[in-house]
Amino acid sequence: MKTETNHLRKMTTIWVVISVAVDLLFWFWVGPHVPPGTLTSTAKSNQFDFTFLVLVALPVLIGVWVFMGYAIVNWNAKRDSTPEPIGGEVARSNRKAQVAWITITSVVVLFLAGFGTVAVIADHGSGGGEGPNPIWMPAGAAKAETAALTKTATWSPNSNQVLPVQVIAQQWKFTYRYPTFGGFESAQLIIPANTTIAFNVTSLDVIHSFWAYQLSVKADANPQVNNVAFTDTKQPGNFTVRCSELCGIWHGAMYNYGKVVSQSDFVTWATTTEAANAANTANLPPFAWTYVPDANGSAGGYYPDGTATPYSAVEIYGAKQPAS
Ligand SMILES: [Cu+2]
Repeated sequence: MKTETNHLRKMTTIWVVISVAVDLLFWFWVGPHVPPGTLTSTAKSNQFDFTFLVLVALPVLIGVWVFMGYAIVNWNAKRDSTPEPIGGEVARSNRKAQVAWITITSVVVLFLAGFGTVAVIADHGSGGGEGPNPIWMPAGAAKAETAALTKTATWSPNSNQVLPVQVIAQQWKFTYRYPTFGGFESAQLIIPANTTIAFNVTSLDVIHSFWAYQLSVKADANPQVNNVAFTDTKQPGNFTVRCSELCGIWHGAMYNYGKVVSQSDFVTWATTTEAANAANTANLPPFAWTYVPDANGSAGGYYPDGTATPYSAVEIYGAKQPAS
């Protein structure tokens, strides 16, 4: 019994020393470089979550390795040694080991489940799509979105306003609409730094997924659905947008690049683009949270009755021909 305790003490000491050293190394040396970086609040908290999970996992891994190494060194069967290693009755079960095993693994798993749940809820939904009626909204978001629908809403820098940006997916590209800047549509995703962004994600045709990697935003893009995802941008920087849902033959080519720029640069870009695109914007369907994909340019959005489908060959949405 005495030696059993000593072995356990020795193994524990080795395990603690190595675990603390490796965890500290990982935290300070690798942690700051863990993707997806620190471009937004959601990216930052994702980076923390990944790092934290590794910090929990490393001691488990090291525990297994230390036990294995210790056993190989101390309890190996030497050639020609007597007596043979003990089996039978003594090796059959060990109540202490069983209780410790079940307790420790249960605590670790339950803790991780709690941690994961909090991480998903925190930071207004962690950059995930929350559907048309998001639960975890930043302050002022609901107001900004409702106002945006009236098309009279504006967004100004240093106002702490939420900036709504609509993401429209279609085979095989993303376009972006800015309802607070006259509803112009752009192939470029430019957003201001230090701002809460409300991405309103939808699709014209099949299911896609809007995945802005360095923003740590990922939201399904489904036809007839306005899927809302939030993030708070931090410093300026570049990011990549990819479609993350197999959506047809050119799915792999469905990506582009976006930019977080200073608030004043953003306003300059948005007002310039709004003016330059004015003639095109006039021919677009009015801003709405969803659209029907008809070639004639429909009145847009909100399906008038439950029987309408986006694939109907017949014009039933009150579409009008664009001015020729
Ligand atoms: Cu796609």
